[in-house]
Amino acid sequence: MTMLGFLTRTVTKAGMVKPSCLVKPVSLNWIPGRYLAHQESLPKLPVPPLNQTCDRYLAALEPIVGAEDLNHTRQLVEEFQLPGGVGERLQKSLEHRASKLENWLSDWWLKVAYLDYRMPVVVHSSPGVVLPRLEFSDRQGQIRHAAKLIAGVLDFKTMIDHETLPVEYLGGKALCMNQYYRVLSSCRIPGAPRDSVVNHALSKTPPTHITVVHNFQFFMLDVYNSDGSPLTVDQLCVQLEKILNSSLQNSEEPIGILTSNHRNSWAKAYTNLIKDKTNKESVQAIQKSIFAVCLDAPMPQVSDEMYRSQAAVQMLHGGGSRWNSGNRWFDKTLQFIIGEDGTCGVIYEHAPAEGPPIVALIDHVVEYTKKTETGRTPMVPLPTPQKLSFNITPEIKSDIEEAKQNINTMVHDLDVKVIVFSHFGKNVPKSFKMSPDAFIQVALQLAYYKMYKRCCSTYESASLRMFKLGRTDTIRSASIDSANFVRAMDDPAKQNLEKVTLLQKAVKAHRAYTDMAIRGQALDRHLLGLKLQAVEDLPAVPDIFMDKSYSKANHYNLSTSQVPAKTDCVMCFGPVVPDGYGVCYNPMEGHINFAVSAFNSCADTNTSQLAHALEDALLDMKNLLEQTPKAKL
Ligand code: COA
Ligand code: HC5
Repeated sequence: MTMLGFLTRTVTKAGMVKPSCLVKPVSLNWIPGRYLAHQESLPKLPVPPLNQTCDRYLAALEPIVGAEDLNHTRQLVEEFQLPGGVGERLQKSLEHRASKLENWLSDWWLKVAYLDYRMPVVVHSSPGVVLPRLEFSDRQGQIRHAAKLIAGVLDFKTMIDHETLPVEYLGGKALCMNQYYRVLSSCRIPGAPRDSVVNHALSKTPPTHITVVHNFQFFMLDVYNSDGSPLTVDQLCVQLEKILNSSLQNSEEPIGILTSNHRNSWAKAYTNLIKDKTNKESVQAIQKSIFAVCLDAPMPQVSDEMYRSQAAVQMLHGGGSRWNSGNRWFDKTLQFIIGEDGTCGVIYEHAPAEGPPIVALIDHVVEYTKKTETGRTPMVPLPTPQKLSFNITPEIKSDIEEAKQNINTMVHDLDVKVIVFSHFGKNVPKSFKMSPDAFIQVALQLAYYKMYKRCCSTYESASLRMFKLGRTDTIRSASIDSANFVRAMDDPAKQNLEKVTLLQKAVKAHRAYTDMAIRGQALDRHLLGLKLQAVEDLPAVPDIFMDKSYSKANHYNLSTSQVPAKTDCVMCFGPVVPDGYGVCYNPMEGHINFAVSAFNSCADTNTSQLAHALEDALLDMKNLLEQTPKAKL
């Protein structure tokens, strides 16, 4: 199994499909009022100056490539940016593209990062969220909570539909709100060589139903009354009860498991599956639904210490074909998971949106579920939720068997360790006048260095939502300054005072990188843009993109992301390279939730060791600051 890193996903001329055919763009232009006015006020994503990106690229390589490779790359970069050379030509084309489009990057990004990517969305793309464990341990509790949660999502949907969502801000600047219009009523559809995403929210007849899955059986549940009002919690309980009672046996083929397969295999199986009219209608009902609710069977009981790690994998992959992996439609953008044992969380398909809008929705839903219920339930009888039928031919059965085997291999290979770092949270870095995010990232650099005695290419997501239709760029956390600090921490000859100075410098440099990235001046998406422009314009891709340093820079041994949430939840995703880690964290004021993932098949990675090294690094940095008088100034 080859696994390409996030962003290392090679783009070939042959792989570039013209935008018209497969991706169905969703026009948001018709939305009246507030939303549109806000969107129109947003700036366009800039194309950074060529020389700036070249310089920043070379600086970023310094801590992660050897001197010889760096010298070679320096020559290639110099050649690339010669006046009248290939770099200038590509830059001009890119600037022209930027002048024509709302966002020069967003279509490309959707394709390269998601729709062209052929690895399964499970583990390799879709993130999971573990919500605080709930107090129930039976079906009644499960039903009641699911009902409240559905009502909470519908409440959030009203804000989307009425355009009353408050505009978000980052660094004092208003953010693009487009992603909120893409997470409900949408679904990924497999295709070869490229998937697509459909969104039914803006269709003439937007959906009024959700998908409910129980014991691998799919149901279409209408969640609005005939007068257009959403079903109340009591009504939803009645309907969910009907669903549960009619799916008590899990004797059916786990059709949903097909969606966990490699995208080409799934695309082939999909074509075959929907040849049958009943199957096609059932699949379309799932795709159109507002979102999905997975009522999971309980997972094996584990110790309290292991609970969150197990819950994390339940969200990421469902535990395998014996457990809950067949209780999903992994292409569905948003799936809430509620286990009979009180485990609760979310998995989402990443193509339409970044984590923060999903987490904002989750925060709202969690608050909603805590409210005491009011409102009278109309006593009108409700129609029985429709079970979605599938006709399973021998060929479909064999595709399901193949998908089962593949997901079980993935399940065995993924290791996730969740830790709650309870010694401190954002409060301590703030008390030393340091950016908490930068502090955590520098600690990660220190942890990695302590384990491997080297620095590695590190990815941190930076939001580009200050710009219209903005997605993300990369903060390269391994910098010259972080390298100087981590080496000093490992050097017994160094004095604390020097270490503190280097720590302060590293944290400042990280924060400065963040500011430059969120303002659209980082190097990675620009380089990607130049490369994709070359694929469109030139017979061959320039040497700087075929270089060893370029592959190394895009081989992210540490793939990280901060996703802050109001809810005390744990967010997680898989590594992006076979010998790497995925690290997602939610920094709260007094503690930090981390999820560290790696592959068991890699002998060089170990999630427990990295998690411990990270705890040590955070504490060592705090102690260093506390013990050194200068730091308190
Ligand atoms: N002294 C004291 N306090 C400081 C400080 C300093 N030097 N620097 C920052 N702080 C404070 C901030 O004011 C902020 O306060 P708050 O808790 O009241 O909000 C807090 O510390 C956090 O700031 P910081 O840790 O610097 O990070 P950030 O919130 O600016 O986030 C990123 C940094 C990179 C995570 C953010 O810019 C971003 O891009 N987020 C989106 C990431 C994303 O999309 N992830 C998911 C991808 S799917
Ligand atoms: C609910 C948490 C979601 C976090 C997902 C995330 O960070 O995705 C990154 C998106 C991006 O464009 O940077 C990709 N990453 C998982 C590979 C870091």
